[in-house]
Amino acid sequence: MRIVVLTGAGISEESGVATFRGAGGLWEGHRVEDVATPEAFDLDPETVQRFYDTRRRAVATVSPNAAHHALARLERAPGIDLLVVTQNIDDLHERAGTRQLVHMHGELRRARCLACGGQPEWTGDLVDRPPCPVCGQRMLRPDVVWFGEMPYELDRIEEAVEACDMFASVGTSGVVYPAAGYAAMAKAFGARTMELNLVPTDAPLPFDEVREGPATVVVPSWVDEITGSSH
Ligand code: BV8
Repeated sequence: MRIVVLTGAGISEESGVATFRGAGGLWEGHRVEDVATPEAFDLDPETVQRFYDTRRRAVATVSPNAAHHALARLERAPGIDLLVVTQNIDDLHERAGTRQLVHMHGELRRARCLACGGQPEWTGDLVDRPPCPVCGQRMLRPDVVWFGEMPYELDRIEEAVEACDMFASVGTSGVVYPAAGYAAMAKAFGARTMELNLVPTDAPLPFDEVREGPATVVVPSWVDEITGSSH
């Protein structure tokens, strides 16, 4: 069975990573246009770098949860061809063991050099303008996709979405595009579509099935069902 799972901030919430919308969300403390756009970076690079430095440090202090681990188990299950497409910039999927993974909005643990285009692994801060390990220039930015910028690996994602037998959306509010359009695309190509979310979204297109509840509960039970195993 070919499965595509799209994840959002909700899958990392129980690990202690803030979501965007909703109480205590990232957008509560910051206006999107002040921290997650190329214009904001040109205008005030320090504020933007601090925003991502803070998130990079925070993610280093948390661990993957049962939902991340369940998806890593699903990837290893016989007869399953899984691609996880995440909007998240944390590295919890990788740390849980997921390998077939696309970070369509980039990664906190990578920097991008505006001088040489290099994308070095990065674990420290960027606010103090460290030199690029590739070209030595001090032009590093977080390797994340900001609003108005092209997400990563769109062709690979669309190919998998068009070919999948099952599409599941986990912990995402379905507000940001092109990610929010993939459920409709999967359905249009004949896939069964599912939503797993704490609070079902009023998505424009009804999912074939909705599993309501915390990701650490609904994702493992869904995976057990598919793999016929109980872990
Ligand atoms: C682009 C990285 C050109 C940085 C992010 C079509 C229509 C309208 C607008 C557009 C459109 N096409 C493009 C746009 C513009 C824009 C857009 O979509 N704007 C929106 C606001 C209307 N899109 C873009 O700019 C994109 N680029 O379009 O380029 C192009 C042209 C052609 C083809 C392709 C491209 C780039 C967007 C990427 C921006 N970068 N992140 C950073 O992280 O700081 S977006 C960021 O916000 C996240 O990555 C994610 O995508 C989004 C947040 O959404 P969620 O992850 O879902 O989080 P949220 O808090 O909203 O919801 C949490 C959910 O979890 C809730 O449903 C909640 O119920 C649930 N939950 C909570 N706790 C739990 C839980 N579920 C289970 N268990 C729990 N415990």
